[in-house]
Amino acid sequence: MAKAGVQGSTRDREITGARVIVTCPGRNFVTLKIETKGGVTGLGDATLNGRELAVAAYLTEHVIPNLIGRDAGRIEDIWQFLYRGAYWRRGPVTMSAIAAVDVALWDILGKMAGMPLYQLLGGRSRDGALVYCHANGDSIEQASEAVGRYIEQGYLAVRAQSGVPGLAKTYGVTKSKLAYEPAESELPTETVWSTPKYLRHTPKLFERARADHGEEVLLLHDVHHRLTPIEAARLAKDLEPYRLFWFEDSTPAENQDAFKLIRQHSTTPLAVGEVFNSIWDCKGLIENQLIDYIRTTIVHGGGITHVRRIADFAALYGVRTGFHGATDLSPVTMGAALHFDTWVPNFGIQEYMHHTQETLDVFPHDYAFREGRLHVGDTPGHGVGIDETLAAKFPYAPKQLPIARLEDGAMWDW
Ligand code: CS2
Ligand code: MG
Repeated sequence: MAKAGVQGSTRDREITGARVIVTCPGRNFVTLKIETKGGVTGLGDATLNGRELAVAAYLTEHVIPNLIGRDAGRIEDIWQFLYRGAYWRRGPVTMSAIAAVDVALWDILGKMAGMPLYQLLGGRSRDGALVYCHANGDSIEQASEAVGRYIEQGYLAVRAQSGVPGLAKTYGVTKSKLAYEPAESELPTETVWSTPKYLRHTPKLFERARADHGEEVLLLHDVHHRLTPIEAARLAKDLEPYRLFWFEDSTPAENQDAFKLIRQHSTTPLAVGEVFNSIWDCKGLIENQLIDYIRTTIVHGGGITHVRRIADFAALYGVRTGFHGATDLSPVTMGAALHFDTWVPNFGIQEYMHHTQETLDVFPHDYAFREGRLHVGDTPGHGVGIDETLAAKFPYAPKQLPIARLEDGAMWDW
């Protein structure tokens, strides 16, 4: 006799198997597939750029043996078991592994209930999720031209990054026609960073972008953890005339109080959190109104179950979501994040770098871009699948993220 609640009998919901699929269609992805006795399966993303096999091993060795026989409908209890039961709490590897299980279970729940994930969360708050894409160029002129191309494609929000004169390589600038993929070699490539050169140059990028494209387009910029708090305050103030939608990762955020200094000097909106993995990383930033957007997303923030707590806490303080959505997060995360974006009342914006076609072929999905927004479909669950036969054709390729050193050779933040 099926118990009231989740459709499908308790027997059908019993987890009978789970496995990790590592594939590299242009870049590495780690996917968890959970199987149930009733035949319904669910997918979760476990990709952690440059540390993929750490999460794959955590899942295979320490998580999957604990899942077999459990009720896939007990999503919260399994989350609590994996979090509290780990003893060694938090951290990107643990929380990415927990996230993969959590998203796969929400996917199964949706399929069993015959509902898209946004409906399980509480229904639509919006038709489509405003997205921003990545424009970049070696020079300010090239970067501004790239902004223009995206505006012509219907984007309402564009992140702009440009090369910095005197620096051979700059974060976010790609020479290829594909999206910027920083994890390019088996061991980290070394890049050289100069804050003075960057601080002198960046206001000119946005002066040019506003001159070329006007005031309406939403412009974003990612500092990528490179500045000290007072340097971040200075650049945020210098950028005020160009009215950015957000100024991201302006200073390393382990020291949440550092953002008080930035806030004292500027009204440029601040975004942070793609490297966070729990509410404790951002609690102070949110409750002290030190940021405007929280970027911690589904795959690295412990899944839907935990990120929902972060979003609800942020809502109390007028802080909005701005999920990380780089190409090193798989379409499974994009799908789950978009359902979350469709529901969450304090939505801000969704990052949308473009996966390669071979990636999209491995991960069939039902979300689609229209008029500056991404729209999820009504497929039960998160709407993203995996073609395992195709995935098997792309073996894992060890890759790590770059590092940065200052011009005097000292290690810095990449
Ligand atoms: C970046 C990311 O998209 C962003 O905001 O910070 O591209 C980041 O560099 C990568 O996700 C690192 O793997
Ligand atoms: Mg970023």
